[in-house]
Amino acid sequence: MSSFPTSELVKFSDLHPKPSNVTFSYGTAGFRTKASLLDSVLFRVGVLAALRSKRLDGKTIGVMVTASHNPEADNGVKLVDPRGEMLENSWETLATNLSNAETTGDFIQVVKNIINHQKIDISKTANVIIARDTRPSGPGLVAALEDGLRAMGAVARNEGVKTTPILHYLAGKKAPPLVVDCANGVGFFAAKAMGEYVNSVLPLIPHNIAINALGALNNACGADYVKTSQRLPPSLVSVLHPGQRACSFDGDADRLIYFYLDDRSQFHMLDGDKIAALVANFIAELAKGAGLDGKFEIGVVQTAYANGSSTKYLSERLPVQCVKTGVKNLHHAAEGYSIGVYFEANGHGTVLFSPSALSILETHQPSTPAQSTYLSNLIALSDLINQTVGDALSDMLLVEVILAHKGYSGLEWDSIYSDLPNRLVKVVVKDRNIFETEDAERRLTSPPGLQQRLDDIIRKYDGGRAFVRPSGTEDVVRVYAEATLRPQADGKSQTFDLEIMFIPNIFPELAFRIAGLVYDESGGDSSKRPKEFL
Ligand code: NG1
Ligand code: ZN
Repeated sequence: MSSFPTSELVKFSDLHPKPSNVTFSYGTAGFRTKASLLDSVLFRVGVLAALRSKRLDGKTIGVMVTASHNPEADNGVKLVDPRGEMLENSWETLATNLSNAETTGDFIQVVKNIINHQKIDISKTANVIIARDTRPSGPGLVAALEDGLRAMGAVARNEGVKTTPILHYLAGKKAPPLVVDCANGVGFFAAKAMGEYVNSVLPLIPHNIAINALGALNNACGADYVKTSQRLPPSLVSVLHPGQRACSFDGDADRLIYFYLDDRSQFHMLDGDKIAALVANFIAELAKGAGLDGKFEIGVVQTAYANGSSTKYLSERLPVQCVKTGVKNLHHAAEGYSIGVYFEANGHGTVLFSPSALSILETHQPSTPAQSTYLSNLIALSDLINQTVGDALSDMLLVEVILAHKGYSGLEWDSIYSDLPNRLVKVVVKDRNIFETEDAERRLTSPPGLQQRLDDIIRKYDGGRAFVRPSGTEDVVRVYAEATLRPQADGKSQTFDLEIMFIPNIFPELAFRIAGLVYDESGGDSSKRPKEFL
């Protein structure tokens, strides 16, 4: 909003005339009186909340519609300052003056006076969060409040029915800053542009932003580096402090991997599987809360690269499908559900809402105020998510929204389940086309007999799972292996066991043994057999 919105204010103010012969007063707990008298007050409080937010550089102002312990026929409204505190004293007088302006003309004049005296920059974006209690007059009064916010062009977030302390908490809530590793790529432009909108509630700190430096793209940074090496990008070592969340995009910003350091500065990765678990759980929770249990099917689609712990965790709760590597396969399978959550372990994924699910969301009649809040949150999620394709920026917002709603830090999110130690290895072979697979790429059908020999090795590892497939994007064969901590029936030294125990997320042995076998089978020159595979 760049100039004073006279015509909007006049139009909306005329819809909410002040009753004559009433004098309002912003008391210790805001305005409070018979609900039937409050329509104009709520409209004007909407305008005042927007002015207060603009005065504070767009910080979020809370508005609570309640008359607390008073009789049900009363209602009221109070403003909450950005840190969750009561409105500053001097503004209580402004609120009283504004509410008592007799005509629309008087009201506009008081608004102008406030802008002048408080030196308010009208061009700033106002952010306001609103909630109400269960009083029957609440919805009508919130509608009047929203008219005031609309007239001022404020960005309003309606939290529905909430307790007063929750509204104070929400108004005071600001997500801790998020470090964003842009992989020295195009994601930086997007993160920068998005920061302008979200920094007031979610401060973004972009790193690895050298988009013009030759050789920098995806070099020792970005989602693929973090996922494959299971390490913090070296460039972030002196940036990230314990407990802080960070995420990495890949070079074209369609993959997203999160990570954090614990209080011993140990690195923990939250990959596409963890994102899928967080998102699928949250959506299921919202659907249940909205009274939509059984109305539609929420499913998860993964590939063979999904960590076994994630598959176990998710399939105990929701239908889970495993498909061949490649986004097109995941996307297609996700379309088979009412709400399909799909993520590759490497952080590429999204959520699809089928047309019928969307129409159920649109037409569903919640039977309680709480159901109505769950429903509107679910509808908001369907808007937030980029359903055309996995999108690091949109997925990042999705994750942040869920963490904020649940009050989770990286640690709490991480503890949904524990990853099995795993390793992905590339094997350069003479001809990768001799490798053919079945069962969503989890078993080899060619070269003949190789799968049998792999099984003989895998069987020796507790919780062992491994598979081999030719890459579709590089001239290599990929080997993935995971297992629980201790190798079984294996002659390896105690030192190796200890190493595994101290670095629990690195489990190279099974992967390397299989890689060695794959290398031998593909007719590789034994003198070039990589040392680690021996
Ligand atoms: P290939 O090279 O077929 O493994 C890789 C990724 C896929 C997918 C595509 C497209 C792994 C193991 N594989 O495919 O998941 O993202 O690239 O980018 O991450
Ligand atoms: Zn990409």
